[in-house]
Amino acid sequence: MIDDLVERMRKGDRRAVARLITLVENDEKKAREIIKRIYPLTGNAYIVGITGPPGSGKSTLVDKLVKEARKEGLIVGVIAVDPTSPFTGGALLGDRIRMQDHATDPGVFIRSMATRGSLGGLAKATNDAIKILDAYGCDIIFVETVGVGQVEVDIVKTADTVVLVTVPGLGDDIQAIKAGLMEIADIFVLNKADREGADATYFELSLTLDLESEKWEKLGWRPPIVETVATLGKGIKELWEQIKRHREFLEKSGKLEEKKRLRVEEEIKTIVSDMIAKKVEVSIKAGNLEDILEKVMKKELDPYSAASLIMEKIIGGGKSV
Ligand SMILES: Nc1nc2c(ncn2[C@@H]2O[C@H](COP(=O)(O)OP(=O)(O)OP(=O)(O)O)[C@@H](O)[C@H]2O)c(=O)[nH]1
Ligand SMILES: [Mg+2]
Repeated sequence: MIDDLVERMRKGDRRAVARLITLVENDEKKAREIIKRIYPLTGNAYIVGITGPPGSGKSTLVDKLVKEARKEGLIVGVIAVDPTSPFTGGALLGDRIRMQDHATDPGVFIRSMATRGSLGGLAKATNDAIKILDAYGCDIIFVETVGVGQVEVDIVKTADTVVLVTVPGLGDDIQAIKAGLMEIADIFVLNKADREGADATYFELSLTLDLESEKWEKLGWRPPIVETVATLGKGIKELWEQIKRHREFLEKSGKLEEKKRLRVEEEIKTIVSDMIAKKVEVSIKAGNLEDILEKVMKKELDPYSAASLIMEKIIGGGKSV
């Protein structure tokens, strides 16, 4: 079945793409099989992460960016990640409605992803969905996430260029930026620049960036701040140019390769950790470690030594696992 779906995807069947993404969302075993099958086809897509607080205008921005990309004839993918919504498929998400313009464009593939079970699972599923869209033939993939927690940060880390959206007058927002998101943003967008307080926020943001001047110098890239009014399409051209400029910077400096390598490393490490965690879980459930637990309970063994023993049993390939 998977072979058939992949074959159909390669011929441009969008329903097959949607089906493959649903499979990686819901079935871990199939996800493995699918990724194994399509991995050789990936590597073409450029990934742009768009993050920021709820309602800051991310979807509106993405919608306009998609138009810019389409003008250049690029095949575009959009993944809207909603960590708060229990709905999958995104039929109920406003994002869909805002993107209706593109619904009939065969050069645009839009998908919403929502939490099913663990948030960690969402990050993994999103990662897999990106690979599927890449294999499908997308040149550029926009990944929209609400920038609130660690999961979003994890998701956004899979992007080549990270765009952080903020809006005027969000004092706390600037704090959040200072607190961590600053680390991952390549481009800042001050959206809703038609609103009162835009100048003050712009000023505050530049000051915050100035504090890190040395870092930018070393890096060779100072995140620009682009003011936009997404609803009116204002500033979108500049934003699109900055995204392309950042891509060029990454490519020319060799940092894109570096990023990709780090990402693969990170991905493999996560998978290995997950596998080990699962094995530990299974072993403990199977009762093989019961005697060790008992010894710890009786204070004959301390938890560290117990953990070492368990590690030996599991990784050392002992008969018990
Ligand atoms: N005044 C003004 N309103 C805007 C601008 N950009 C977006 N909006 C409006 O802000 C609201 C939220 O926009 P969205 O694009 O859905 O924001 P979002 O960040 O995707 O929202 P979530 O996905 O729910 O986090 C909508 O009503 C938009 O029309 C802007 O530049 N100026
Ligand atoms: Mg949105």
